[in-house]
This record gives sequence, structure tokens and C-alpha cells, in this order.
Amino acid sequence: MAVQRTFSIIKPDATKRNITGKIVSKLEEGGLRVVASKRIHMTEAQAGDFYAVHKERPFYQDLVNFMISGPVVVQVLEGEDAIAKNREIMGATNPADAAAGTIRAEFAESIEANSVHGSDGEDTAAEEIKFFFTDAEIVG
Ligand code: IDP
Ligand code: MG
Repeated sequence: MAVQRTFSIIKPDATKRNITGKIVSKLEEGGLRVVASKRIHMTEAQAGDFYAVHKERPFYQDLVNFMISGPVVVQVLEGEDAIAKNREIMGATNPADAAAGTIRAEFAESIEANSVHGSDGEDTAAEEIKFFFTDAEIVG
């Protein structure tokens, strides 16, 4: 497998509880490297666009409201097979289904407030990175 980049968000439930460092440690221990990072407070328009793929889902507006309820940390992660590896370290969407030791099993509060986002494929990774970062902000 080749070295890849993927996009990650530490969500408001985690920034609120001051556990961004614990989450980054999990990612680093899993073999991923943070090559870009910034703490931002998303606007409603940004969160709505970012999650546009879920527009028809019943939880869409709640999800947007949650994502703008506090600051988030957006980051680019790099490593071997980074897209799948990040998803593995994150665990399943619903923390009740997440494997032991994953970020969501250890830290998520609910299926919505589940502490982290991670891109689900090569195309979405590229799009999501571009949504938040310029090339100059990514420093491997
Ligand atoms: P993922 O984050 O594991 O890729 P997605 O299905 O892409 O999961 O959903 C995006 C986000 O929407 C989830 O991380 C979670 O915050 C929220 N979400 C997903 N399913 C539900 C649900 O059934 N109820 C409330 N929020 C949900
Ligand atoms: Mg997803």
C-alpha cells in the first residue's frame, strides 16, 4: 500500500472535553502523522456544505448544529494506507458498535457526538482536504 493523505476532524464534543491531545495520540500511535492542523469554529454554511452528502438523512440538521456547537480541529493525516487506517483507529460510527481501543469506543458520547470524522475514500479525502486547506498549509 502506498503512502496516502486523509482528512480528519476532532469534533466539538471532544474539544469541549479537552481531549484533542488524547485523540491525536491515538492517531500517532496508530502510525499516522499530522501534516496539517488548525482549530476553527465552522460556520453553518461550511458545515452544511461539508456534510451535503447527508442532506436527505433525517439527522442532517442536527448534525450541522452539532458541528457548529463549538470549535473543531481539522487536520490532514499522512501514512501508509492512511484512509483505511484512520477509519480503523476511529472505530464504527456508533460507539456501541466500535471495537475496543478505538477512539469512538473510548471517547464518543453518542452516534452523533462521536468525537472524530475521517474520510471514507480516496476521492472524498482529496475533496475534504481541499475544502479546508491550501497546499501551502500542508507540511509533511
Ligand atoms: P462516519 O462519520 O463514520 O463516516 P457517516 O455515516 O458518514 O459516519 O455519518 C456522518 C456523521 O453523522 C457521523 O459521524 C455522526 O456524527 C452523524 N450520524 C451518523 N448517523 C447518525 C444517526 O443515525 N443519528 C445521528 N447522527 C448520525
Ligand atoms: Mg462518513
